[in-house]
Amino acid sequence: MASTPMAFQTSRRPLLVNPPAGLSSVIRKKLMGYVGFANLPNQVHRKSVRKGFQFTAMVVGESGLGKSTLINTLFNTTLYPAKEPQPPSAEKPKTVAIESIGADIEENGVRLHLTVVDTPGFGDFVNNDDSWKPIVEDIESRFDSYLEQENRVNRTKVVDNRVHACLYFLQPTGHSLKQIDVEFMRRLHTKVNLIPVIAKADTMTDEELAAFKQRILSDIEHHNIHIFQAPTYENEDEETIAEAEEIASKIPFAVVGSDKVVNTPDGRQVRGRVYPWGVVEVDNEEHCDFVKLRQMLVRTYMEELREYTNDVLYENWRTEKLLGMGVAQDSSVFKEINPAARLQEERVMHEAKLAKMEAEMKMVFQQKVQEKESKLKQSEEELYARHKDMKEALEKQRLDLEEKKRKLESGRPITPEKNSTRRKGFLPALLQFLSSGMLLTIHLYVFVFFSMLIGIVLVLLEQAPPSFAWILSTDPIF
Ligand SMILES: Nc1nc2c(ncn2[C@@H]2O[C@H](COP(=O)(O)OP(=O)(O)O)[C@@H](O)[C@H]2O)c(=O)[nH]1
Ligand SMILES: [Mg+2]
Repeated sequence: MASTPMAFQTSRRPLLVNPPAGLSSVIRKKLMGYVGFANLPNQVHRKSVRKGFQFTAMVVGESGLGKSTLINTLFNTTLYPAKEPQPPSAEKPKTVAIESIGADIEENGVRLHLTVVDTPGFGDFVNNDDSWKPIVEDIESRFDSYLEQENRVNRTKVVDNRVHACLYFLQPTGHSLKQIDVEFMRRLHTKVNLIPVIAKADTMTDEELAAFKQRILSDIEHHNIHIFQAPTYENEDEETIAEAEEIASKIPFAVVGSDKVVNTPDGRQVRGRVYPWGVVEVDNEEHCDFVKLRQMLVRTYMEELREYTNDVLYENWRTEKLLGMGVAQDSSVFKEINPAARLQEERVMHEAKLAKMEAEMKMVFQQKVQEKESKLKQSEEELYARHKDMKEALEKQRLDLEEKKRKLESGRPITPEKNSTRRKGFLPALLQFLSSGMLLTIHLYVFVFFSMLIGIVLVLLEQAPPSFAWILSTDPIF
């Protein structure tokens, strides 16, 4: 950058720029000649070019949505070669895999080390409830590794593997976001720069696309999902602001991917897809938002994506992680100590402590009261149950008695009693015995009498004439 030498002059009136309280005032001075620090951006530029750039992008979406094709199209290189078709018997993976590919690419002497993290298997299973989990774990493990490197004694070789942008591929359904899309974006939006894209946009008409984009944006807003927005700064020129607005207006980007060069009907050679009814040109802004996506991801906002990842996403995660590990920051180290303020602070702290103690005591008291209450309630229930049992038993007894009474009154025996003779007493038993003895004696007499009678008859028959013999014969007489 050329600088015009000027006469060196110091202005008489120093300009005070609203000094913040507690800081010494900043004096603005006009330069009257060439110093050279206007060349600082060039120094940074040269250094960056020498060092090269590093960028990590992640692609997530169901298989077949054109992720690999789009990456090849974006970086104009065959990072992903054409897939070999698998036989139907080939075993299908059962979990989401995380595969990263690195490549060094160069454009006009500027080197970029690009890493693409692919997530094959996402959304491809019968149950996709936890598809987001391995991806969150991968992003966090990259943060972990960076944190570990930051805490090393020697930090000369820090490798930044953090994911700077995540392209989330939406199926061109024309409906609203699916549950898996919402779940993924909700889980990831605080950990990575989310860039939603509508895959295979050539399968939708202009009107369908416009309506689909509207639905997606309202769903995203409804679920409070934060997607990456191109930042705008004060004092930016109109051109930059217009560019940012145009990029923002295309989100979610409707993309078409193709790494093949095809011939258009008017004889041009373009990257695109040929159909019987025409050619879809990838780099034609009339046909899809691919150019705007590339502008956001690479040409205009790659550095913003890296910065946002480092300054906001990683920083928030790091703070949370360290606080979770019990590391606290002693804020008093970083401020000047004012005795009055200190006293006030201590008083506030003391009051807070008292309030905390009071709250704790209140809580313990409430807990005890609750315990007592529940015990009382329990014994009340027990008493009630016992009372009920007794009442039932008494009722049963009453019913039995009433039944007996009724039977007695109707003259029937209450119950047929067994062995009732046992309860008759001695005299009746004796009487019965005697009566039974008498009966036996009578039987005996009758028996003896008849025996004698038969004996006499037999004796008479032996002496009787044979005409009586028929009585002893067995022959029938009739
Ligand atoms: N219609 C259409 N097909 C595409 C597009 N991008 C890729 N494809 C095709 O979709 C199929 C799967 O693409 P691939 O990149 O392997 O998908 P991935 O599984 O998501 O990586 C291939 O046949 C591609 O040619 C696109 O933008 N539109
Ligand atoms: Mg793929």
